[in-house]
Amino acid sequence: MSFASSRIFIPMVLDVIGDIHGHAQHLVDLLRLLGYEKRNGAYRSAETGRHAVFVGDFIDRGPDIPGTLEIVRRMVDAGAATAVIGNHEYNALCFHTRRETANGPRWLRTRSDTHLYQHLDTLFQFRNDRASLREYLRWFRTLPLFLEIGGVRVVHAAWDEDAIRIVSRDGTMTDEFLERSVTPGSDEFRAVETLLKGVEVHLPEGVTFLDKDGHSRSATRVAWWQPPMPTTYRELAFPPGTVASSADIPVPNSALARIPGYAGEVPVFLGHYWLHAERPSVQSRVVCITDYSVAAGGFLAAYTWRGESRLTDSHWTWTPSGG
Ligand SMILES: [Mn+2]
Repeated sequence: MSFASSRIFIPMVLDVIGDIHGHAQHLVDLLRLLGYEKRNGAYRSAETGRHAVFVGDFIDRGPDIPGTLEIVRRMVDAGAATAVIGNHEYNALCFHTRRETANGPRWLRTRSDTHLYQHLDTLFQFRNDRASLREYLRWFRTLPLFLEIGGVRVVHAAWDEDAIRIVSRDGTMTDEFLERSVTPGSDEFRAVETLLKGVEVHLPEGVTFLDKDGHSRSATRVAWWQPPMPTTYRELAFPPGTVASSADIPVPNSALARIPGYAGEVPVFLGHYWLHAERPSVQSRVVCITDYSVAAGGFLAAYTWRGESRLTDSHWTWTPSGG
C-alpha cells in the first residue's frame, strides 16, 4: 500500500556540523543548542525531517574521542545523522592497515613521529579498549568520501568532479582501494588528497611557513572554490594570513590552472580548514566551511540549511569558545 500521491512534501532541514576532533562536550552542547535530545540512546531532532550531517574529523587531538565516536555513530545508526569521512579517519585506516611487500608487511601510513603524533590521543584513549577502536575502524570504511543529500553537497575538503569520478569506481574502502590511494602517482592518490586534504599549491623555491603544529610546509592550502585569477602566493594562501609577506611573488599560470573553482549552483559544505573567527561566516553564497578549530581553542559550529539556494550567515549556531 502506498500513500505516495497524498504525501506532503516536507523540506529537509540539515544541521551541518564541523570537525569535532574528540571534543564530545562541545558536540553535546551544540546538539542541545540545535534542539536535539537523546532518545533511545541517540541524539535526535524533535523537528520532522531535520537531520544532522557530519563533515568528518571526529578523532585525534581532543579529550574524549571515544565519547565523540559513540555519539556520532549512534546518530548515524539511528538515522538521525549522516557522516562523511575526514582525512583523520582515512589516515587512521591507513595507519592500522598493512600490505604485503617484497620486504615483508608494511603499514599503509608510515609510523613516522609526525604521523604517530597526529594519531596519539586516539591511540592513548583507546589503550584499554582496542576492540572498540577496531570496530570504529571497520565503521570508518563505510563512510562515504563525498555526499549529495537533499539538495546539498558535503565533502571534507574539496568538491572536485574528477576526483569524485575516480573514487566512484570503487564501492567501498577495501584494502585494495586503500593501497592504491597511498601510492603516489595513482588516480586514487590524487583523488583522495583532493577530496580529504584540499587543493595545495607549491610555494616558490626557498619559501616555507610553519603550520599550526610547528611543521615546516612548502605548499599552501588554497581557496579552491574561487575562480583562479592573477595573484600572489601570500594572497592565494588559505586561510588568509597563512603565508608571510615574503611570499609576495606572483603565482605562475601553471599553478593557477590547478585550482578548479566552483561554478556549481548546489551549496557545498566543508570542514578541514581550521578557521579562527569571533563568529562563523560563509565563504560564498554556495560554499560554507564549518570547521572553527574547536581543538585549537575555537568553537564547534553548525550551519542549519533550510532549503535556501543562497547561504546566509543568519543560519549559524555555535558553542562558546574554549573548554
Ligand atoms: Mn581535516
